[in-house]
Amino acid sequence: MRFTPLAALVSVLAVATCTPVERGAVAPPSGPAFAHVQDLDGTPDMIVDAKTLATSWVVYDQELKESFCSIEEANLAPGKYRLLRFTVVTPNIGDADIYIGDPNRHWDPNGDGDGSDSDGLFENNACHRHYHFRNYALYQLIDSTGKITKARKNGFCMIDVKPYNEDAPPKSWVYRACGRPARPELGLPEVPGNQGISVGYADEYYKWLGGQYFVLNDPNAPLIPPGQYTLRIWVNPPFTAKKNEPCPAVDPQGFCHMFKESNYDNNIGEAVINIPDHPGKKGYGPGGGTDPVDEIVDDEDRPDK
Ligand SMILES: [Ca+2]
Ligand SMILES: [Ca+2]
Repeated sequence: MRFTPLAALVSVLAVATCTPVERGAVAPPSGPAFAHVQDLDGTPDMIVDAKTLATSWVVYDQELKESFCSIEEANLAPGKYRLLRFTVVTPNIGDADIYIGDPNRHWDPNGDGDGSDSDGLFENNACHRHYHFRNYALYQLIDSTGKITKARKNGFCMIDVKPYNEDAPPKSWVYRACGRPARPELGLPEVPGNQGISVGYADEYYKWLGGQYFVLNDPNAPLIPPGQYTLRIWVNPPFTAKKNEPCPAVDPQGFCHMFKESNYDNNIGEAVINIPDHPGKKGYGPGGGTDPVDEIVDDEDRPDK
């Protein structure tokens, strides 16, 4: 099935994803951040791991607490909501790394603490005080008639979370530092980042991260009734640049993408899901069976379980 990028984009709610609880200082990554060999010879190619999507989704009634940045971003009052949560894995199956580098220098190239010279690749998130790569992925929930009932764009820290090369022994990761803006009010300097996704590695957004959900009973939006739906994830999705918005790469159809790929036609992963009448305490769906977990910060310590 083919979907027109324009139709998909029209319905997008531009909700920046964020992550949850501010933990103050970022713990250092578990190894050196610049340890391994970069491969920039060729072109990256991102896909969405549909198998992970199909086995991770879960519907919960979950308390969204005041401390969660994602409720501020979604304009929700704290309280209990029915959520569809899911894990997104985006492997690079191309023949070169996606190389982003230090978000501090994308957001503030001349290092004067003012983002007016930003290249537009990142947002400096006000709630978490860290960077989000813009337009990294588009999440959509589609009903049985084909109507897009929910959509959001998510932005992330892009790093090598786990190997994806199933037929060869995994090589070393290369990119594992999200970076962080300075916090002058706390006397904290900026933390340099090194973002990218190397060949044979995947970035992963586990379902407990902030923003890894749709609210099915959002009081500010139409109720999503029980039934069968398609969950569609689109990595590096096409978009039409607005005024002053960057367009780093253009596909053969003329749509913008945030980074160049050798193939833009394999960027969608889908799973069929069922929204139940009553999800139960431990959730309904293949990703259920446990109590819901409070949101987790999207940084280099993000969990993969
Ligand atoms: Ca691709
Ligand atoms: Ca500047």
